[in-house]
Amino acid sequence: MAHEQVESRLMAYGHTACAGCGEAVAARTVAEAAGPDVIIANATGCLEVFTTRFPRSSWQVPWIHSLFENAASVASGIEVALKALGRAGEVKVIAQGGDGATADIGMGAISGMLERGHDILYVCYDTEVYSNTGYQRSGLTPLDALTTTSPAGAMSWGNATRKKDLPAIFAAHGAVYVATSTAGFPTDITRKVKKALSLAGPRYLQIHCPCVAGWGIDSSKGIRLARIAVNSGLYPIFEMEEGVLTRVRKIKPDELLPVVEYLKEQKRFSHLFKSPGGRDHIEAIQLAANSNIERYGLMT
Ligand SMILES: Cc1ncc(C[n+]2csc(CCOP(=O)(O)OP(=O)(O)O)c2C)c(N)n1
Repeated sequence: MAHEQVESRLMAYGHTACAGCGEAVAARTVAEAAGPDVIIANATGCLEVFTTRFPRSSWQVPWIHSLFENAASVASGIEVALKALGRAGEVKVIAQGGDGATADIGMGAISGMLERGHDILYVCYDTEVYSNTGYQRSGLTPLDALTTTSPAGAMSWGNATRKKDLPAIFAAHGAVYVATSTAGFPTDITRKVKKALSLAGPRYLQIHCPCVAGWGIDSSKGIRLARIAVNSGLYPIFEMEEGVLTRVRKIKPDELLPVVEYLKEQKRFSHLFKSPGGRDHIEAIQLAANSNIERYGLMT
């Protein structure tokens, strides 16, 4: 019985993710939503490492790992090969990686994939840090977050830059579908993967994934914090089709929370609460959340 249950998971139990890993929740949800008729190309990163500890693999679907930077290129080759074999409609192709793979080192390869118009869904598991190699900052690390390459101290408030707006950048490439989602609401992931895979052409899904060690949180708190990120406006959840915003996850007035509820639980932001100057930084983060609420119409 237990064996049958494991077999029914397309990303099986028994992997080596940390307890409370949001990326594991999200990736399992993506795999289940995609179903068995899929080929996955995976960038180097935590997800690749924790699901494929030699000689085992969690993957119950065809899955390939090549390099940190080229999941989108590998997926492009697979998609073209399926077309050449006359099997294009039979099998879906997914490329996936972390925020470092997506926003930084693999961005050129993704740009090419989008530009050429491949029939691929690219999924970014956004832990907001290079989780696998010891929590270095990425282009999706939020403002003021402490990472090992953006330390906080007398001369620094942590990461000095805002998150790169990848959904807008990829929509501008002409991606037919661009969406954000969160490990905090797995049913939202399921709906978006199914919708994305029902469309043809290049598609992009970015999923906010709590990283227990990278964010400095208790392993029981990740999912709750991911929901607060949404309900404070810090991580807007939306869909764009053909470059046009078509749907957002609304924040109900009684669910709206100040960003401080999100920040105060995480060691990566703890320096903001230790000196009086931190108040201005928290205020700036609140203003960024307010501007997301306005930009995406999260409360109207
Ligand atoms: C060309 C190259 N540079 C650096 C590395 C080392 N490396 C492996 S995984 C990784 C970080 C991955 O971070 P991210 O893409 O955010 O995924 P996560 O681990 O957070 O899921 C790095 C820097 C590598 N494998 N290849």
